[in-house]
Amino acid sequence: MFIELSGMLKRRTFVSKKIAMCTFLIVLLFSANQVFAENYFKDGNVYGLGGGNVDSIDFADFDEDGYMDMIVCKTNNSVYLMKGNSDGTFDSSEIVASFSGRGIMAADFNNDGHMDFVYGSNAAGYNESYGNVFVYLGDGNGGFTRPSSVQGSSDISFPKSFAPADLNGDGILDLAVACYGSGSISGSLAIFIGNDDGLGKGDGTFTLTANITDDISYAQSVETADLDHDGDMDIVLHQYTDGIKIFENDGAGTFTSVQDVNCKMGVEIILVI
Ligand SMILES: [Ca+2]
Ligand SMILES: [Ca+2]
Ligand SMILES: [Ca+2]
Ligand SMILES: [Ca+2]
Repeated sequence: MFIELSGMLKRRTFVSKKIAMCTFLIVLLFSANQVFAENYFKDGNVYGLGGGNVDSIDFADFDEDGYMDMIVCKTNNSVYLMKGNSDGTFDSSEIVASFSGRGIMAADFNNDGHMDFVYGSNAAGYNESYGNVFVYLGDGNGGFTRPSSVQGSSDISFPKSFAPADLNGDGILDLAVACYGSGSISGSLAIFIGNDDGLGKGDGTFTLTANITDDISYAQSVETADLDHDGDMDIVLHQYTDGIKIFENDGAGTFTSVQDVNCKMGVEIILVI
């Protein structure tokens, strides 16, 4: 099954650059307002989700029935779960989070074997001027626990893309977050370090340890990889209009901008090392 965001603006552009002995592939996706599932090149199924735009999707088997489910983040209201069927179709959607979002990513953040998800929002009900990072913990049956607290800051705005990785080498999943910015708040690269549950594993909460704003505007997408082969995860940040920035990790989760790459605007980075 091949699945992608689709609509009138569907387009892919591939750009290759050689950076620090690594070649990575940048895939730029233009989003639209529907989710379109194309099954083995047959006619696709269009799943309407009401008004507003789909900003981001991700996949995981949230109910652990062996079929991939889809989590859909919309900019104007909610996050939807669409459970996958054996034939590649999806059940009708159910709302699992009630705040508008700008980016979504599935991962097991608290190491209990059940897939969770994180999404970013400048959500009413918390603080609209804050960039809020919501982590919803999965129960393995397709249900989620709404976070009792939210990681956010008035220094970040519209957290839009997430890259889960162990950035400081302690074995616990952390988050690199591309923040788009709005108004007087600059776009940024935010670093959220995963908190220890006391047993050496992540507990599903995070602490904002850095918010890098220098020369960053409209951060749109982020990915991690060990680009210089020194054993730690580095960061590639894509900006909507100002190209790509490469950040080198010192091994302890502190990042320094080391290179800028010019490229055309797009939505998402996918690294192929
Ligand atoms: Ca499933
Ligand atoms: Ca989990
Ligand atoms: Ca870590
Ligand atoms: Ca590295």
